[in-house]
Amino acid sequence: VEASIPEGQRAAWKKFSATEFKTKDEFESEVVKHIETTLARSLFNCDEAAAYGGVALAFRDRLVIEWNRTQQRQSSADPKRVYYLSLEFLMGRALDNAMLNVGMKDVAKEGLGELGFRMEDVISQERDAALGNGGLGRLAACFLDSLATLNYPAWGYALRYKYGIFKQEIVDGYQVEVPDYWLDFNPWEFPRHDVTVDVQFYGHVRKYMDESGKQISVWEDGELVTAVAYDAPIPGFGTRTTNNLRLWSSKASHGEFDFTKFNSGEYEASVAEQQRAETISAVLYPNDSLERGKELRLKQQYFWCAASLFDIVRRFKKSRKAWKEFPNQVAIQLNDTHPTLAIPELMRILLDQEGLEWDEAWSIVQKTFGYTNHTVLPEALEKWSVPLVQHLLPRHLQIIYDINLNFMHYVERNFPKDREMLGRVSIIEESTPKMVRMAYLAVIGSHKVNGVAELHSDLIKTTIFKDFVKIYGPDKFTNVTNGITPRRWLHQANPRLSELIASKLGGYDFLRDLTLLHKIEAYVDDKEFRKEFQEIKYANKVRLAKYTKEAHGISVNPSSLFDIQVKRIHEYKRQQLNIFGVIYRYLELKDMSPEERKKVQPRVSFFGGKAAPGYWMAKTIIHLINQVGAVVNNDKDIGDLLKVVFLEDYNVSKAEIICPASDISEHISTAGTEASGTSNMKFVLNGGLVIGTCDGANIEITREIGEDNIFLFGNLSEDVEDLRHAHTYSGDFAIDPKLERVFAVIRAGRFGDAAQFSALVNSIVEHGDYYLVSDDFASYIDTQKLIDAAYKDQEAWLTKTITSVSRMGFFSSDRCIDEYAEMIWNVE
Ligand code: GPU
Repeated sequence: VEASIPEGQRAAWKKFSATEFKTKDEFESEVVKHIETTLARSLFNCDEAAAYGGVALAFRDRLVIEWNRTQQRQSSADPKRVYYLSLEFLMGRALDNAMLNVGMKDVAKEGLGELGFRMEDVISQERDAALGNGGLGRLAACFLDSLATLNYPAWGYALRYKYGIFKQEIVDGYQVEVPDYWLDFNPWEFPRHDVTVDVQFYGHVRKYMDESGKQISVWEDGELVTAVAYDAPIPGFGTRTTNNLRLWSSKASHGEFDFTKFNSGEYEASVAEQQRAETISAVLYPNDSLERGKELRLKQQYFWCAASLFDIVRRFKKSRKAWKEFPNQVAIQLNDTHPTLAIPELMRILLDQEGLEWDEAWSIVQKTFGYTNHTVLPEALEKWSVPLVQHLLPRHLQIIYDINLNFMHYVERNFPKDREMLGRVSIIEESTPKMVRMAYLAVIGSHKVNGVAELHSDLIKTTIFKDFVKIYGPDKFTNVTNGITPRRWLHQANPRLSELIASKLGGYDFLRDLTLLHKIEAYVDDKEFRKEFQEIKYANKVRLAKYTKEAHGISVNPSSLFDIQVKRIHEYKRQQLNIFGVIYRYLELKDMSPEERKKVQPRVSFFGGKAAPGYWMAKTIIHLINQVGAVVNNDKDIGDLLKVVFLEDYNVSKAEIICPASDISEHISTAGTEASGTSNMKFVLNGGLVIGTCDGANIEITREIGEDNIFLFGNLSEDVEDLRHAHTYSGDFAIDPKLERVFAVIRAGRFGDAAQFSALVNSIVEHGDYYLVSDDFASYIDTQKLIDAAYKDQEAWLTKTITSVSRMGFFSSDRCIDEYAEMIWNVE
């Protein structure tokens, strides 16, 4: 709806236009006004939660002003826009980020002090926006920060889940899932009840010929669900650009409930329909790198794609440009295959609603989309059963079949002698039931496909997309190595380190150009600098130790070596390798004399991460970690020499405390399985070293920081296939003797009823050790010993960490976004 103020009244309007607070007094006045009016609290009734509300609303006003200006600028310039379609945006907290990005945190801190509150306490009142599972969702959040900071006109599109990722509680050593109802008080979102889209499901397709003999398809009947937009402002750092994250919420298409049904006495039916509609955006699926083929998930995907595409097309149509201009105005990036239905949906709009011919429509579609792949794991590659797609989206299935037919003809023409190729690359898998292979549809419908680290991008070309490289040539496939935003992951998480760096570089420019970090390498021998750097690390460890005590009642000594593995729990990420290593360390300590123990480097092993609720093996790993902790932490022989901590409910805001506090972090996936990893980057950027396998971005981190500054171990990805084959088919696969010793004590019940862990042990001993835990165990243990020895030389260790930080410039998400913009989106 366009409704501008008439020219004659604009002067009055502009006179009273909202302005941003500029001073401490103005800030305080805003906070008090919001607390007293918006929140209806008073001087006598203002706790930290209310103070948070007041500060958040004051900053929200600032964001909204810039946001409106940005949208006005973009509307009039009408540049090519980037649309990032992601089912997950793991944003974390917004307030601290907003304060740092608009640059008024110091003013606010002082003002808040005068009003009687401490900034840290107020910040920690905010609940995380946890609309994601792990790395994929956090990457999308970092990308939004970089897009705004670099002034790209960009939109994020996702679903407004009522429940984000579950909250994890540990009860008797087991994971228990508790719902995360995060919307109670969320000042960062704006409902746009005037921005709605009706999305159709089910029904059938009627075909007929029009007068000119053209085939017309009409998708009829079925059921409508309304998508309502909720917008969240995304401020850039040190720029006025404030972009938009648009989240769709579902509701029944006829409003609250159906009055016709209600009046005719079908009260329950009308409410039931409303509930069914709302279910679509009710909950984030908690699976990470795993697909389960549930109808509701497919409904979510289509609902979100249809609403987003409608919105994008509506915006394009305002410019009244010809359809062939669409790819010059619109770049859509598919974050994994979850939004792949956007491809047939855009085809449907162009063919059925806009009346374009197939070839023209298809050429627009291919130029518009780019697809990012995040895994080669077969269990994570999405497939939907043909009968399900037929039932839910009958017109889309026809379009997918037509896309496939054209593609099959193309392959036939180009590879006439390779009959088997057709079956291998078909979008439709000839299984029972038949399945739609979403990754193939995404490849065929996009002009570029990228992996997320060099090794990963190479692997997709030789494994899952090998045939497509033959068909389209290698140029369709490219790499964009992941990155992280230095605003949140350095400046916000580690303000003292950021300040130290700024003091040497003469300001905070490095937060916009992270490659400037290389200049701190000049201070690697500077006594003062080294001392401060080391003190900051220690203070960050004290902060984590304090948190550990408060949250878990476990005392840890901050002078110990802090060894941290935090990420989703997954067999391929091999938390089991880590905990078996911890057990081995414990057994060695037990064997030692008191004299020998005195020489040992004390260590705390921290773990954190959620397991998908239905992933039994992952839950068993969590249980084992907790059981080992219960034994080790209470063993009088051991004391501070070894502690094991499972940090409950790992999330973005906890990561901000955890990442700056490591001496060593673990990134130890079976080679070839972790597409990139991004926490590896966060830990090194904050002055921690890494123990890792030659996998994902570890390889590029090594290249950047130097192989003397990282502890690599284990088999290489090119050897994995042969090793797996040998496990199954050669008779002499023997478990590593050190690991065997660990299994013996588990079997003996040292960590509780052995039966609970038998499947975990047997996956290695009896079922082929798919993740190569035994193959890598000795090398893992040896490398941990090297780390103990290296840590004894604190000066050499410090040199490694400072050098590493100074060489991490490449891993900024700003660099990634510029690469996407240049190679894939063609936007300025
Ligand atoms: N990733 Br597929 C997820 O977090 N969830 C998924 O469903 C899939 C991939 C991760 C990769 O495991 C990780 O290696 C990568 O760094 C991250 O995506 C971002 O690309």
